[in-house]
Amino acid sequence: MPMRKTITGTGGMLLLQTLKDAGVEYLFTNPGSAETGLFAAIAEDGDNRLVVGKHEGLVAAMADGYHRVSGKVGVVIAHVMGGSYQLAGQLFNAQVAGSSLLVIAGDWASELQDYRGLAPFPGLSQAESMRPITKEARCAYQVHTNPKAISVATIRALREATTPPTGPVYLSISAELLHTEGLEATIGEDARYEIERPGPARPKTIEAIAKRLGEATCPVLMFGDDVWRTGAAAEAVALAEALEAPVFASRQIFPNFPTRHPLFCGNYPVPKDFIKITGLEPDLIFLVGCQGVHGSVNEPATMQIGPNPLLMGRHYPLDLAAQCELKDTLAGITQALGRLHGDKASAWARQRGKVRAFAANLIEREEKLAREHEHDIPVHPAVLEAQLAAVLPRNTVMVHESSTARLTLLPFGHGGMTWTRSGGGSLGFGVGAAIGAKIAAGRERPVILHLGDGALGYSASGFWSMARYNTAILTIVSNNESYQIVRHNWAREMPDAKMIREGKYPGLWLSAPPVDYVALARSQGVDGEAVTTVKDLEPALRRGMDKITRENRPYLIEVAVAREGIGADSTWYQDWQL
Ligand SMILES: Cc1ncc(C[n+]2csc(CCOP(=O)(O)OP(=O)(O)O)c2C)c(N)n1
Ligand SMILES: [Mg+2]
Repeated sequence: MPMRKTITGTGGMLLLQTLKDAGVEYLFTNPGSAETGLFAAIAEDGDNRLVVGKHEGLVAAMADGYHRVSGKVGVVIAHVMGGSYQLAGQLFNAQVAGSSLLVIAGDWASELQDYRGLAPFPGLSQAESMRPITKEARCAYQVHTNPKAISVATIRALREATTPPTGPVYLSISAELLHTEGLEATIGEDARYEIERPGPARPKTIEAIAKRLGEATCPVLMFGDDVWRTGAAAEAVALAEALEAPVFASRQIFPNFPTRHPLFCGNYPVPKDFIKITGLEPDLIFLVGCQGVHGSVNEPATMQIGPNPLLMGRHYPLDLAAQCELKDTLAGITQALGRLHGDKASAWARQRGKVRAFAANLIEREEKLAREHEHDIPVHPAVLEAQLAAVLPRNTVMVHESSTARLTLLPFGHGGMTWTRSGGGSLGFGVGAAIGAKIAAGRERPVILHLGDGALGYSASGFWSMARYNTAILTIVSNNESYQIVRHNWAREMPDAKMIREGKYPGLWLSAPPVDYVALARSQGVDGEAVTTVKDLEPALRRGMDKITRENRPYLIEVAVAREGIGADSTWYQDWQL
């Protein structure tokens, strides 16, 4: 445990020492001249590892990927206002995901000079300007005059980022303070101290939850990201199995319930054919550790538990809700079920026997699709999915940013692979997140970046960081030459529009001229190959796995994939040129 000590140095030194005492090992950065004092301190000290990204979005995604796999705070060193604004899309993702990030930037705010390049406009402050994309629009701080505040504000920011509801925090520090010498501050005030979290729910709450779950005809379970974060996935499985209840997923960034478990029924809301196939009408939903629900909640009764009460019952009524930890609470509910309804437990398996049939049907449909298209050229997304399921080992970490890729066959979650995706949907997450994830996962665990050609365009300068730090990631680009998912969304919104009838989708065709993604990666130091036929796919995937595991080098496979569904045949684009 660090002792309190008074140290003297530049503001940059005080900041660096505070971060080190807090256990920060990596600094993800795109540097600039307002942070002179901090980089000067790094050059003197050299303990912290810098990870440079060539765009701030990439840098924020790196820190987020690192946070998600390591559980530690991802620390970003950004550049004044003009640089900080470039973080926006990926900080937005981090906020939706509830990722613990700390962004620190030098600040050139001046009372004498207006419209200084890269500084905030007169009347605005840098911290204020970042507020909407920090945790609860609240956690943006500034240190302008008092050097002692450097360590106080840094520790406060680290604590804010890691205390539920977790999220990104922004800290602007006067550029001048960062390079002024002879400053003094007390540091080491146990920056690692974590506020003890709420305990399990009260026994009577646990009993009440178990009672209602046991009395429901068909309780529906939904496990959110706090289940993964707090290591309660095994308890989630035990509860679902005790109840023989269907599990659905909402928008989530982690595989909180194993996706190949025989009770996993796909995405919420409960589809109509669930009722048709199982003969069961869901009459209760139990939300566990969910960051809210995407869309409406349809069941007549709702119960919710989790460490974060802020996002409970925002747009749906609550019949029973508790702020609590999850692991022991879930175990307690499973035990109470046996105690209260022991006689019924075997009947549930019989009554709800068709839930497993529904779940199995989802898998069979997917396998059938892959079989039907097994010889297609270009490769069908279901074939890529089936081959990935065959080739990837269970300890894989997959970063996923491909809108129309198929994933149903891949075993994510407890006992299987780790998986994550942006959360906020702001494209440009994948490349950076995979780099951060690999740094956290280390040499032994394979990291796969599975992304669309469109998604890749938002963070295409990231291969340089992959090569520079030798983060041995296998990047798989699903190249369908389009922003395909957007065609689906447009057709849903305006099914009768001319663009849908005639297959003319302005702005969605990406291939005139085509982009050579292998060359793109190679130009930045990452080797790769392109696959255009099914017969070449499996050998390429095995070669790719070999590259990243045995050779420990990053590698890219560009796969020409088919477009599925609406507008699949369209190659139209609005053709004009100067
Ligand atoms: C920053 C940002 N800009 C625009 C969008 C809108 N958008 C959603 S999906 C998508 C296309 C993704 O294309 P690709 O990654 O190739 O996946 P595909 O749908 O082709 O499988 C776009 C442009 C977005 N989500 N984020
Ligand atoms: Mg695409």
